[in-house]
Amino acid sequence: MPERPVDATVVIIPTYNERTALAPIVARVRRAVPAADVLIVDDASPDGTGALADELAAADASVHVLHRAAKQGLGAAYKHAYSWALERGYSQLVQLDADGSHQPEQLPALLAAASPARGVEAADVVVGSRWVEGGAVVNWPKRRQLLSLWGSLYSRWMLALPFRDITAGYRVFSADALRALDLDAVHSHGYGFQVDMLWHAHQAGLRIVEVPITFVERSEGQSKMTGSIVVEAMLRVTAWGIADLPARVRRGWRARRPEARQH
Ligand SMILES: Nc1nc2c(ncn2[C@@H]2O[C@H](COP(=O)(O)OP(=O)(O)OP(=O)(O)O)[C@@H](O)[C@H]2O)c(=O)[nH]1
Ligand SMILES: [Mg+2]
Repeated sequence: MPERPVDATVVIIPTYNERTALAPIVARVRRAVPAADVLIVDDASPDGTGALADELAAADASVHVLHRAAKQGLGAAYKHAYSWALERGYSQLVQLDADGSHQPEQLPALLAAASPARGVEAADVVVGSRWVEGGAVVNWPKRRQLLSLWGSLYSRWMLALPFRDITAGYRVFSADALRALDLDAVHSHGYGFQVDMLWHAHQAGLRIVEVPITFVERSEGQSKMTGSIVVEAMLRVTAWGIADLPARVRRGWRARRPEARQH
């Protein structure tokens, strides 16, 4: 395993047809957290995002690219990226969308919650949250806001997850947290992947903290959100919730609150 500083961080950016957004977002990440590396995970984007990613990597030794053969969904891309990063000894793995929705300038706050400070234990998983106090959404039509809120509320209720933003994709995982999870048991692709990961992390007893973010809807490029991604997530959450019912009754019905933590 290569020698890396104990807090070596890699920011994973999955891409599918993000040619316009890619260079600006990578530049913003490099400015906001200069010590962090970047890993672009491209699923053979027809618009040439992969070739652009190679150019960015050739110009900056801190930028890396993982080329995948075909579009297989966000979940598969992230799992591939996690293995890549764990094999290379990174200790913090960040998930960040290419489309500018997750502002790299807010990453230091997420990373601070992932580090021990003032006698407070570090979180194993930090979720950049739109729906905690201080969180916000910019440029989202009411319909999308309601869909996101409803998705989180439904998952929270079905799975007894004591978190506000359960579909959020802006996250930091410690390498140890990822090693503690059985990633082969995480099968979902779209939004369901984010819910699946959080549920597994919660069930594994990991320390999960939400930090407020301002989520900015993409202004360019094309959304990959489809009705089938929403339906996949909803059906899976419903099935997990039903399968978990007996255990939930044994545990007590109410969502278990995480320890109160301040950062
Ligand atoms: N590698 C890879 N990246 C993907 C895939 N699907 C989406 N992405 C990337 O994942 C990130 C989130 O996708 P978006 O299209 O923004 O989806 P979203 O944020 O749920 O939807 P919008 O709110 O409409 O933007 C972006 O950086 C996409 O380029 C995929 O199949 N493979
Ligand atoms: Mg987006």
